[in-house]
Amino acid sequence: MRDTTFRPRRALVLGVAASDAHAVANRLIHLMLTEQGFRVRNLGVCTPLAEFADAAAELDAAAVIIGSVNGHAVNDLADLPGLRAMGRLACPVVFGGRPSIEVGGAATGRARLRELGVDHVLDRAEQLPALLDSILAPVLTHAG
Ligand code: B12
Repeated sequence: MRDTTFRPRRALVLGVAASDAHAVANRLIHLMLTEQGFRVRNLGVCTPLAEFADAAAELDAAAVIIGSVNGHAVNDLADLPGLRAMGRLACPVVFGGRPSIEVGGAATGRARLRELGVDHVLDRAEQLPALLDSILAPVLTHAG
């Protein structure tokens, strides 16, 4: 069986984008990640990007995971380049959910999020554990 004992050793920050009040996926993802051994600080719904940055700094987080399904993620994450220019949110940022309100606009929404500097854009919660393992394992190997 695969060794996943490294999962609790670095914190992850989870939450929902600033304009978005949809709570269900966030709650389910928190439960899924916790049950699978990840260490998660969940900031919940309607979380401004600066609060993700503050929590990531406080916890020395390995990644920040931002969900949104209301279609306004591009606006909500518009400050990411500015925060990064100030040296904040240096860890990988993962987005998951629905990035657009336009019919057939998902690809454009994903591309705009990538342009803002979002490192990984996912559609489904089930994709998260493997991605997080790929982020955490090298960080921990490097840290010794
Ligand atoms: C319940 C619901 C609400 C409830 C939320 C209650 C609550 N406490 O959460 C209420 C009534 C408040 C609400 C409000 C609104 N809603 Co609403 N809502 C829904 C609904 C019916 C279900 C959402 C849900 O909980 N699904 C269950 C979860 C488990 O599934 P999910 O959210 O789809 O998430 C999956 C994936 O998207 C993904 N995922 C989601 N988040 C994340 C995060 C990460 C990190 C990852 C990796 C994956 C991931 O994985 C999940 C599991 O596969 C959907 C329609 C639908 N059937 O999906 C609309 C829907 C999301 N809402 C919509 C809209 C437009 C609104 C409003 C703007 C309506 C309005 N005019 O007021 C407001 C916005 C409020 C706000 N500020 O965000 C639209 C969004 C349109 C778009 N993106 O194209 C939808 C899609 C309805 C529609 N077809 O138009 N809503």
